[in-house]
Amino acid sequence: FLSNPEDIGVVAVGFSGGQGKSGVDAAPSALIESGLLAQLQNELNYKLHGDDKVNAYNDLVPKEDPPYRNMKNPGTVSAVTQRLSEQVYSHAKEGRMVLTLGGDHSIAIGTIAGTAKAIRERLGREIAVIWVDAHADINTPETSDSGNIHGMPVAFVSGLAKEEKPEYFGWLKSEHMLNVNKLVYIGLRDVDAGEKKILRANGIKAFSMFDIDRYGIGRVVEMALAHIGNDTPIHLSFDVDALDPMWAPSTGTPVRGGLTLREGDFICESVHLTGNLVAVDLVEVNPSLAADREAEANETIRAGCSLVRCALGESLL
Ligand code: HAR
Ligand code: MN
Ligand code: MN
Ligand code: MN
Repeated sequence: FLSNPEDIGVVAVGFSGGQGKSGVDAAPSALIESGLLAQLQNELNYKLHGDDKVNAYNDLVPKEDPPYRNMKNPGTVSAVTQRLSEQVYSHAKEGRMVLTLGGDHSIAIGTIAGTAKAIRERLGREIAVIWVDAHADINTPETSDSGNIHGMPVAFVSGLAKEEKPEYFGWLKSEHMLNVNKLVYIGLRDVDAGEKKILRANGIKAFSMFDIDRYGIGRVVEMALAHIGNDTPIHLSFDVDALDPMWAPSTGTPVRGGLTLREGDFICESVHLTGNLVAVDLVEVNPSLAADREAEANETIRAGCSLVRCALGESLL
């Protein structure tokens, strides 16, 4: 194991500033209230570190935060992800697997930066990232149509989007960075034209829903893990919108034609089985976005909990 098998650092990130819809900040408390952390502790026998109180980071929100290079809330997202990167770093540095409950996907700037730095220092290794999502989230500020930073985290954390100003992600240094040839996507089906160009130009490995239909989830995960290579520390960043809206309707940007819950769980189980998992993010659960509020929100929360428990080995015999 590349982290202590029994220790988990938990970071609950109640943050929605990477996109425009409120409610995604309520996900960590909803996941925790539904019993997720209690199960990890009592049924899976993990030792949890860090508090289960949700970070709101209100102290970091600047008085004014005008757009910069077309980004919305750039100062807020930069400050929050910088703080988050330090929280994740301090867990990972101790050899704990880090579980981050988001929040929108912009928070992956912080989680990946923190894991990458800690694993470099602790193991002298580069991390790999498995990004499970309907979206590639690799827009640069200039290619983004929306200006929402949750569509840009991969660009920042891989250095494809560059910025010097420390208050606008210039705090990201080489030790925080992810090498794009250690990145692999699963579940893509809504990728912007500019993002496709970036994926092609950089030879980034990506398995879309087409590949999953073509090869089946088993072979896709096998190929994804082969690309990363044996024995590489893995950061799993799971956007719940990778799942079909049938399983995860309560999310900001649902896209039909997605993974079944079972396929999502299988990805998580397979990553657990490698023994190389060092961090997991679960993001974009938004309990307030539901046509039939109670039922759909609960389904989405249940799905999110299932993914996390599978990544932590629950369903394996
Ligand atoms: N690609 C679009 C954009 O840049 C939509 C991104 C949606 N992102 C998420 N995270 N929900 O995956 O705005
Ligand atoms: Mn995403
Ligand atoms: Mn997404
Ligand atoms: Mn699972």
